Amino acid sequence: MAVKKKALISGVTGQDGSFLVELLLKKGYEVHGIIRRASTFNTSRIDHIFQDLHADKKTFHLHYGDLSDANTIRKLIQKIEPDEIYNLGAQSHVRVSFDIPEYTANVTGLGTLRVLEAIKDYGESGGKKKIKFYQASSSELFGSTPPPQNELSPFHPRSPYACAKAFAYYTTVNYREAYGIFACNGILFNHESERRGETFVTRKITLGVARIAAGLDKKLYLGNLDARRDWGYAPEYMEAAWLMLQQAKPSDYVIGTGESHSVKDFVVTAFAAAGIDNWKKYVEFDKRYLRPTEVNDLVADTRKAAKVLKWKAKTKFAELVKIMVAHDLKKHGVEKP
Ligand code: NAP
Ligand code: F7E
Repeated sequence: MAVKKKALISGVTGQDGSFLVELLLKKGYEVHGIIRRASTFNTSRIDHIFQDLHADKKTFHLHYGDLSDANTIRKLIQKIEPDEIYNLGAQSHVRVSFDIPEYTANVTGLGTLRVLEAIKDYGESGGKKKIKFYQASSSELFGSTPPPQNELSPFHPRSPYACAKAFAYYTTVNYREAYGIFACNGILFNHESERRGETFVTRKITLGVARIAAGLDKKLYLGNLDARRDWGYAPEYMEAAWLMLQQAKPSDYVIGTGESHSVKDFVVTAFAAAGIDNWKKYVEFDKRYLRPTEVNDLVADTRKAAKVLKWKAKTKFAELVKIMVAHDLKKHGVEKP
């Protein structure tokens, strides 16, 4: 019988981590995830995959750790000896990164360096596996560079989050070139789902619409409605991440749908999907959601991913909004219109 491949995921409790675990288990991997100790349960996105601690042939394992703790990361890599590491862990909220820039740089930037150093040391101390590494890079790297953006477009980060991701991106490239590590950057444009964190704009809108439909709220407070994003469906993006590590050579890839829509488009489409007319009656501006520097327009040019990975986004904007609204209406006990 073939030996199972082992994967180690940081950020396993996040939106993407939860979809990646499902994907890798389906592909027959043994999956290990790093979770942070919290005073309340933080595993709601992966509870449905949880396997009893005492079960025979367990294929999904959780380990305590933190990207700010190099010692534990190193020990986990040496103990597990994974074939593939997916570094999805991050302080991932752009607006919040302006409030906690140093913490964001530590986890989102230096966290990547800590994982790569541990992989390097594992190899140099005689480790048997040639560990492959995936870095969750972001379209936020492009910042104010006009769309469409591809692998050759210049970076112009516009937030502490994006600056931290730029450090992580270049560290990944440097460890590939300097030490021959199979390391890839997936430069993923915004991807959303019914599991999206509730303070990111898409989920905030679909939850707000559902609460209004259920009679729980009267208003939805938002910031800049003019920003444009290339929004895709998260599970498909994890397939792209996996594909990057299955190629003969490591490289960096832009992943997105190739279409952009404004926050206002999202609002209009979400209210319509819930059967509510006149969205203007419910949406109020609140300046606290503005950012000191904004990213205005992101559109992915995914020709490289299409050619090399044979990957293409399947779920487009209108379908994505429908999936998220339907989920949140159901969550609030509202019948679909
Ligand atoms: P998410 O839902 O915010 O999940 C982030 C994950 O990182 C969570 O599991 C979180 O743990 C974990 N984490 C936070 N701080 C940590 C620390 N100090 N040590 C270890 N783990 C830590 O983010 P996502 O949307 O799934 O995104 C996954 C990755 O892709 C992130 O790196 C993000 O920056 C990047 N990215 C996302 C998008 C997107 O549109 N979703 C696009 C491009 C790139 P808790 O659950 O305990 O908080
Ligand atoms: O904002 C505007 C806001 O927070 C999108 C992260 O996953 O994708 C995400 O970063 C846009 C911005 O995502 C509100 O100003 C208006 O222009 O949903 P967001 P993001 O900043 O694009 C990238 C690719 C990542 O890598 C990140 O990790 O929406 N906006 N009103 C608002 N945004 C929020 N959050 N809340 C509002 O009320």
